[in-house]
Amino acid sequence: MQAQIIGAPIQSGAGQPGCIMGPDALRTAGLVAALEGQGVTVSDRGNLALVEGPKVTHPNPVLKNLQHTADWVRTLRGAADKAMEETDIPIFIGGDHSMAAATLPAAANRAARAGKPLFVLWLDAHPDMNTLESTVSGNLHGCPVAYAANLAPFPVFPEVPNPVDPTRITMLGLRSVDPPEAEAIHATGVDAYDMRAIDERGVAEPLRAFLERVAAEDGHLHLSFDVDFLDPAIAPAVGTTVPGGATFREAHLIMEMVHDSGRLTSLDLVELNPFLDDRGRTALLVTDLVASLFGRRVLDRPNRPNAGRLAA
Ligand code: B3U
Ligand code: MN
Ligand code: MN
Repeated sequence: MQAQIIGAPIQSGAGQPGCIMGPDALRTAGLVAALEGQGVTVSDRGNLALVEGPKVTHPNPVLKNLQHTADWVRTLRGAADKAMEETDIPIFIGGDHSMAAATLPAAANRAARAGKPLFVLWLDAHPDMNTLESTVSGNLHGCPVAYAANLAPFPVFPEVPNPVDPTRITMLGLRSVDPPEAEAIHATGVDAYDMRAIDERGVAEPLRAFLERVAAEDGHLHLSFDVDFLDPAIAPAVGTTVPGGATFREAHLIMEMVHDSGRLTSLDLVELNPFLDDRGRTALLVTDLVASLFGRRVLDRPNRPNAGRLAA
């Protein structure tokens, strides 16, 4: 299996600086070796350089760094569409979550070209479903899902030829949801599990049901992993820590189950802010989770449903 790594050092969508160092921290933590250790052939394309695009404006005065973030989204969208053509699994390392405004539409484009439905697994404390009108913070990393699913006009970003179907998005780990986002979740049928649902049901049951749907519809699967999905006690390197997040064991189990499904087609690793890290521990944890996502296991499970599917 081949993977490309695309570094997107974008931080203008977040409330504080630091994500610009995310891609290099993940490399320093051994991301390439973790993938190669699982038999993946890796091509690290380095970090993208920003290309300035057409001037954009919007009447909402709270929007922050609009031009710069719009330029990044356009730059990354071009690179993401290309990577989707070139490799089995593009891995987009960030960078703040406004990146998903490029990677989700690119994943949807590839799925549409293949004639397959796109499913999205969104691991995040936040649904990132604000619109350019509803955002209170003005931080554009709170908006990519609303844009990619075409829930509202986003005239500052490129057209979305293939909007993501909200009913094919599963969100795990939510614990900070703005009122308009809660409304959007219910109105659109996003399959959302907050931390209460995870406390009551665990991660395995909802995730298994989701992965069975992906398999039943022969879908593509984009995983968008926001570091703030994890509990800040184990992953301090994020700008917007929210207590009560996923544990080490829940996160590894999710990675192992996604691997066993054999369905993963693209990946975002976002919101790592190395400036806030504690001796690299968050970058190392994310790298370790990637090893599980690409097949590392403690003991083999010969009866797992799609054993060997990717290797075949
Ligand atoms: N929903 C809030 C908070 C937030 C979203 N994403 C992050 N924080 N990381 C907002 O700013 O839109
Ligand atoms: Mn996010
Ligand atoms: Mn988040």
